[in-house]
Amino acid sequence: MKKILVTGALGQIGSELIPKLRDVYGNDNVIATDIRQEKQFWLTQSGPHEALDVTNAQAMFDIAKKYQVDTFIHLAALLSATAEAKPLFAWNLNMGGLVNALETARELQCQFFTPSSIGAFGPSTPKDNTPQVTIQRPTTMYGVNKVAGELLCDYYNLKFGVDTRGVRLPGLISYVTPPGGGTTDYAVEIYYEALRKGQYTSYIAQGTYMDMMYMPDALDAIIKLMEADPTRLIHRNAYNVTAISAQPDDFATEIKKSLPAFKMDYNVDPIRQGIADSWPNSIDPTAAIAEWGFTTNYDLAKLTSDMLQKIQQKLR
Ligand code: AKB
Repeated sequence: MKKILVTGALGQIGSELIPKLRDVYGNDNVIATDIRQEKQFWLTQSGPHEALDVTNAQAMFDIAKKYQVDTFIHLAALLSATAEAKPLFAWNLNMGGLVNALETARELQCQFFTPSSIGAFGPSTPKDNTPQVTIQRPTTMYGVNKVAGELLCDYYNLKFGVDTRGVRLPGLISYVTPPGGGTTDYAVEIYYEALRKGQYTSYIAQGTYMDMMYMPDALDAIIKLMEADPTRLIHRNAYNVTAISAQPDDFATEIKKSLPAFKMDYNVDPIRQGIADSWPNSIDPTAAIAEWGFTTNYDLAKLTSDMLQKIQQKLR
């Protein structure tokens, strides 16, 4: 049985991954940490939880040691648009947090997971069916952090034998916790606005394709990769994973099947559009499928129908 420490517990992934991990491994075996101390969160936690600023290496080590964890899932990070607005802060938080987490994993001999992103690619990367191993010259601070992070994971695996594992996540779509500060956030907002107003103004231009995935598939992928046979894992930096390559109009077309009066227009945000333009249209998950059996259950039609149904229940 694993004993898992998770950072960024209140974020988009953490808020859904922690309950799922607790279902699988038991409430007491999953330690939730976050810098934010929202009362509601702490009251609703069904297992151990601690306040943690991931840039505080000693505090992180002390919590990991206190609970004798053997698995470290490091999620705390700024997303692409926020990182672009505050690049130095992003460097300090994203890289400082990651190196502290890797050091803790090294010292306590933990298995380690941290997500990379489609943001680890850049304008000179092949845009379609982007291979697992290819040119990675991102032009955003977030991308620089993700590439450096992938290299650090490789380094800690090669040099110190840390069991590092990671995935290059696409835009994640979920009705539970809003993403906040990402370039792909429109793919979540569109569902809320469709139900609230029957209308959505997209900040991403028509024809801009990016990879996307429904949260349940992302959670399954993380757990599957963490459970995978280590001898089969060739790539210790991060694996390409994706479910859908879509542009704003594809979401609108799918939503209209349930809400025929839905309308979408565009007011493009040059910053987020610039980031999106530098990312691939679609990435190739072949290595993840071959090395640890990555699969998905949700295509655009299935996730749209689930999102609309779940958000409708929430808005009631
Ligand atoms: C973002 O848009 O910043 C994230 C990502 C693709 O890494 N959702």
